[in-house]
Amino acid sequence: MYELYIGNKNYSSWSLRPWLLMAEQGMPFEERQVALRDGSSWDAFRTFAPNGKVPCLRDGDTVVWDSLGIVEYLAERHPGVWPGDAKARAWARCATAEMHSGFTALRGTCPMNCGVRVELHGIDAPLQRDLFRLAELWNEGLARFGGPFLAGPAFSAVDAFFAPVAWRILSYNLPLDDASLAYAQRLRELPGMRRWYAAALAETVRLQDSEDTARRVGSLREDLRVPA
Ligand SMILES: N[C@@H](CCC(=O)N[C@@H](CS)C(=O)NCC(=O)O)C(=O)O
Repeated sequence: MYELYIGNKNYSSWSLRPWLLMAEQGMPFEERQVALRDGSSWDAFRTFAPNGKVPCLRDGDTVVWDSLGIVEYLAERHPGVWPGDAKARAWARCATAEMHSGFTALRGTCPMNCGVRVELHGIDAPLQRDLFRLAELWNEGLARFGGPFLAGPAFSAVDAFFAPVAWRILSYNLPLDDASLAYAQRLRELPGMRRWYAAALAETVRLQDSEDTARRVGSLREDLRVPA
């Protein structure tokens, strides 16, 4: 049985990616949730992950870290992690890699914080560029491969990689075109996303950095989480 180490569901966007992939594709795993803390979680996380971060997958004595490393490990063992069609697969891998290494303005300005609703003070040029690129990429995938998922009819790793963006769009009311907003809504309606969200709202841990960012970049309109 796989063991998947993940962080707080309200905040840990990197954890959501492999968790959702495994949940949606019915891979059996035991969830090991560990709390992210303000400052560094290095000492605590080094007990199970060599890079001191979540997510981390353990399969017997094999340790697999980094969300993309985990996805590739699973792809060698389970069909359907990547699309079957070679053109769709190439596109899905590129889009996944772009998410893994890019969209830094979107990630920095709008960190995943599932339970809050924030009205941004404004959208600066770097964030504008990331939103433009996001919409371009999503529209391209949906049009080229026919939807309803990014690389075709089935949910695959590329959708899992963009799942945290679906929560960011909701939390920060990000302006996007109708097709992109509808895709984000589709992601949020997946059974795994609903389960993740319910658990996120029930968490009482607050990470000061993320909470401060939410209040710095905009006005906090609502906090749907149980009280801390
Ligand atoms: N590139 C890594 C990023 C992992 C990452 O930054 N995880 C965060 C939580 S979302 C973490 O463990 N932070 C703990 C720390 O930096 O102390 C991946 O894709 O898995």
